[in-house]
Amino acid sequence: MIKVNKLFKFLKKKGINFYSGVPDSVLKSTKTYLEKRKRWQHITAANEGSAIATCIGYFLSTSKLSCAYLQNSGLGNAINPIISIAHKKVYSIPILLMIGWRGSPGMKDEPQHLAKGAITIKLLKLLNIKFCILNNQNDFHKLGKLINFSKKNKVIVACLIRKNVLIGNNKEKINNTFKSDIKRAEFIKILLNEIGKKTKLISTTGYASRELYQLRKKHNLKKGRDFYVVGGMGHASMVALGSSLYTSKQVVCLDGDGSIIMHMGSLTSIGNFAKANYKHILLNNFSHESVGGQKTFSEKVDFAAIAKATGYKKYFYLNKKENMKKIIKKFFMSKGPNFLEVAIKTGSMKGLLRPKNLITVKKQFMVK
Ligand SMILES: Cc1ncc(C[n+]2csc(CCOP(=O)(O)OP(=O)(O)O)c2C)c(N)n1
Repeated sequence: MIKVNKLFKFLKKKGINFYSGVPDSVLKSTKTYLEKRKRWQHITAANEGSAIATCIGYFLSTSKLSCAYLQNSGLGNAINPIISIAHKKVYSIPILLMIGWRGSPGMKDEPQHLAKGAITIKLLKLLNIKFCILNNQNDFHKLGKLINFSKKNKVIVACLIRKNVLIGNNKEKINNTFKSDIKRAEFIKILLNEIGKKTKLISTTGYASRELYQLRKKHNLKKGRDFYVVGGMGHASMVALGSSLYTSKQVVCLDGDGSIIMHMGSLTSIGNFAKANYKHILLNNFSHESVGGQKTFSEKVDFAAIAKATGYKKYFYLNKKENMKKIIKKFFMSKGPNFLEVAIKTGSMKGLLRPKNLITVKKQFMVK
């Protein structure tokens, strides 16, 4: 095990004082440390590619090494700027990648993490990125050597961290100042009563999908068909777009603030190309709650203005339980593509399950 403050102290000693990344459950104990950094020392990035880009920019102004942190699933997002900008044969820019290694061999995990976990090392090798695995503080000397190598040769290096290795204070309360009395699960339950029998629901990564799955099981709610975007965070809205263009059914995307921000450009495509059956719901809790409650800064985003500017027909807002049914009805009656922002309190159901039998889920979703 590694104490998170020891790791950051070590990195500081090695001259690293700038971080950019997307949070991950494996790295959640870094939250307190990172969120206390000054604005110019820690940038929460929309996606992992943007985290790499920020570190590249930092190097251009400081000539210093910085750290991009990410979950291994986000390595896919990061590969483009890693190869096309930072690569030794392009601009040769040094960065340390701190990678939360979900699905590492031998660990129990979800299918999407097992798939990525099994090829993470192969990917790093293919990318020619030298790496070490951090299991305990004795491994810091390996990390130190890698950092020296990165600085000297102006290349990207990486450290991999498995589940439950980093320990620190992550019990800090999520500071949710939203004026809302609705919990995610309360909204989803009402939604499942209000949708049509054949409505298609496409839900984002993390608690939204898990609660949707669990609520159906717990209350035997049968209306609609679900597709859980268990991995590929940020892509639920475009999966919904592709699906909505070729069905006459209503298609509902159940999105999160971290997810929508991750690939916010998708809203332009939806505003332009979606038909009347496209229904976009944002469950906004200002945080990446599923992986530890790190801030998304979505409280500063005017989604009403964005929806309008990207071509959605109508925007609705909900933050009171008593209005849930009324607003959901209005939302479904109005022509899409339309957008419903639901301010939610943080807090999720107890003993959350994870969607299982994904191939069956897909087949049931595809039934006409
Ligand atoms: C590409 C990628 N990066 C990071 C993650 C880790 N991750 C899973 S859920 C999640 C947070 C999602 O936040 P949001 O959409 O706001 O939903 P909430 O967790 O608040 O319900 C993150 C960062 C991931 N699964 N995939």
